[in-house]
Amino acid sequence: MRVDVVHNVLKLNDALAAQIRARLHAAGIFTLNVISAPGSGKTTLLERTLAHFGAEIGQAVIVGDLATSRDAERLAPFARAVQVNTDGGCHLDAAMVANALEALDLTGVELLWVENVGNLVCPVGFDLGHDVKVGLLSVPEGEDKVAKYPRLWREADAVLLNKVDLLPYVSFDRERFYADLRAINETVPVFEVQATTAETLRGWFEWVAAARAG
Ligand SMILES: Nc1nc2c(ncn2[C@@H]2O[C@H](COP(=O)(O)OP(=O)(O)OP(=O)(O)O)[C@@H](O)[C@H]2O)c(=O)[nH]1
Ligand SMILES: [Mg+2]
Repeated sequence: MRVDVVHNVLKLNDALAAQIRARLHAAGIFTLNVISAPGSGKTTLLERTLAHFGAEIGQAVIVGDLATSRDAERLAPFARAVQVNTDGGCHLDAAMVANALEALDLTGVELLWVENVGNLVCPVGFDLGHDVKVGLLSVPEGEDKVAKYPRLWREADAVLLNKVDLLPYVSFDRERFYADLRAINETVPVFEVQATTAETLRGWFEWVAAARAG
């Protein structure tokens, strides 16, 4: 019985996500869903990334958190930003994104970013109408998070390994990270970055531009 209920919730979510995707594609908007554990650097990455593309490309961002509008406030200087508070929910769903889109002026927007709620598990199963899923792991979390939480890394279209500046200070096994990741996903591009520093993000920026161009 419970399985049926969960299945129906996901079916409803997927139907709405398909509508969102169709609407965004009709408007020429490319959408990226950024997923990681709390504190691994999603907002920091988006600050630099929105700033990088801002001069040439219209952008908007939807930010999910349980509470506060702090991340939307951090991103508002760079793009139109809407904060979604999930009130305890551990992920965004398509209905929340549909509501957030009502609050966003999409005129001129070509890139839509979604910063999901900090969580390595729940956000992965929910289609939001995005085009690509980006998984972020920061080195202090430990390389074992790839093998222990495999679904995100299996489904990710790009993986960022963040906070590489901390590699000398934490016991992160880089070889094992790559071995575990390649066992799950042979082809996903990986970018080793320090999200606080735009110079390390060049490969990531190129990937975003290429993904958007299709
Ligand atoms: N040393 C170092 N710190 C970083 C890096 N990227 C982000 N941080 C720091 O990590 C902390 C958390 O970064 P956020 O960008 O807020 O992380 P988040 O994933 O958005 O967090 P939630 O939205 O709460 O899930 C902040 O203090 C950042 O300055 C990095 O590359 N190196
Ligand atoms: Mg954040």
